[in-house]
Amino acid sequence: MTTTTHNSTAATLDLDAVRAEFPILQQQVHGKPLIYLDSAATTQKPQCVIDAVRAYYECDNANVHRGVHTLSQRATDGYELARDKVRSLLNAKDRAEIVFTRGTTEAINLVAQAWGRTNLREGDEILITHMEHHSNIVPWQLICEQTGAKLKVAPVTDTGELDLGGFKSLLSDRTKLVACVHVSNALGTINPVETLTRLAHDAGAVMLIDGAQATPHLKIDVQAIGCDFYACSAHKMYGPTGIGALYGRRELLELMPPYQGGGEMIKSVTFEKTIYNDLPHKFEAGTPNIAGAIGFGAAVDFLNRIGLDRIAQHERELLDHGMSLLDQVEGLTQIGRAKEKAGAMSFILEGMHPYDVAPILDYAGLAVRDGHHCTQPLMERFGVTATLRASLGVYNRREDLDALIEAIERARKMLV
Ligand code: C6P
Repeated sequence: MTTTTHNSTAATLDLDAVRAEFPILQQQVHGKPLIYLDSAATTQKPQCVIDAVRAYYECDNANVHRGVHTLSQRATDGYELARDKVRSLLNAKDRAEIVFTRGTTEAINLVAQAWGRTNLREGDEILITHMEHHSNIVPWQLICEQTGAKLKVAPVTDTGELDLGGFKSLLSDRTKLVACVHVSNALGTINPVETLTRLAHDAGAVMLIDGAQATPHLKIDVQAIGCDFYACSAHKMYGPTGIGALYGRRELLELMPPYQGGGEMIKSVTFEKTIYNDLPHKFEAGTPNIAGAIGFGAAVDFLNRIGLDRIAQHERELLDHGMSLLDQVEGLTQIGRAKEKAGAMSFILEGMHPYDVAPILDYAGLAVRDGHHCTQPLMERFGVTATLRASLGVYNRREDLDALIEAIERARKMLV
């Protein structure tokens, strides 16, 4: 087992400088330095994001799109600038194609309801995969109940990859929408979203991608992927909680009715008739999360400054190191061994329940998630109720993973 602390990406990524940007990482937990390996649940926030949110509340706080006074204009400018930054990060063609939502969950529910209610009827099918997060299962079950459409599920192989043959065999002219995760939160699998989009389009279906776990790790280009919808959450991208984005192809968004009614999403209202606002405001009813959007913009600046290519390379090396260390632990089985992986390592330990191991790891200062990771059907597919999951962010070091292995070995001595 190698426990070297050498960081081979040091030439390209100044890890100490990156870590110094995250005040939360400087603390101790149970008297031990915090080692945060739960970035798939939520990433920590760099000072620039914290400062942007604070500066907004200290200097510019006002409602957006509602007043001509200086503060309102500043708030509106900050909010709309953040939209431009997200557009650029995802490489959407048009800023009108970026709708701010509460996060990935709300983005998917928006499509399920606004697109689904007008486009689905009895006999239609929605195709998802066996590795979806509950956020990309339940909204489709709800719309199926409302419209009589049917949910189909593409299988996953024993290594945690999508079974492409199975996926293709479930596509037909009845398939109206395909919804697929880009990077699995429980397995780390990177799905071939360009290929899946092409197959979906060839079958005449619309393609939605759940990008919650992809946007922190990979450079995303929605035009190159060719998808119709792409959802993400700022809090998994070093930004604040309670804000995210839906990319939607303009032609589709134009035809969709609003998701919610209220202020901001209208051009004019009478008791007889309401004229809806232009895109993207048609889908942003009510006062939005202005501070969150501004923090999201700062997080996009952070990702661009560090560079997604460098982040991906650093995390790939950490993943290889972590997986090879985990492989050497007696009685440990890794779940999810896809060739293309990012961000997460899931595993179980013989004779030890994840719920019992996680507190022991916490006592060693290690934040690791245990549970079903909101992917209960996937857990069932692998015959488990829960796993332990170590997930990576740009601030992680090889020694974080070395410490994880040491703590697992200690847990084994205590529990077995
Ligand atoms: N996964 C995890 O620990 P929200 O809550 O809307 O920001 O994201 C939901 C979501 C959707 N899709 C995927 C692939 C996700 O991983 C998540 C959130 C967290 O894995 C919390 S369960």
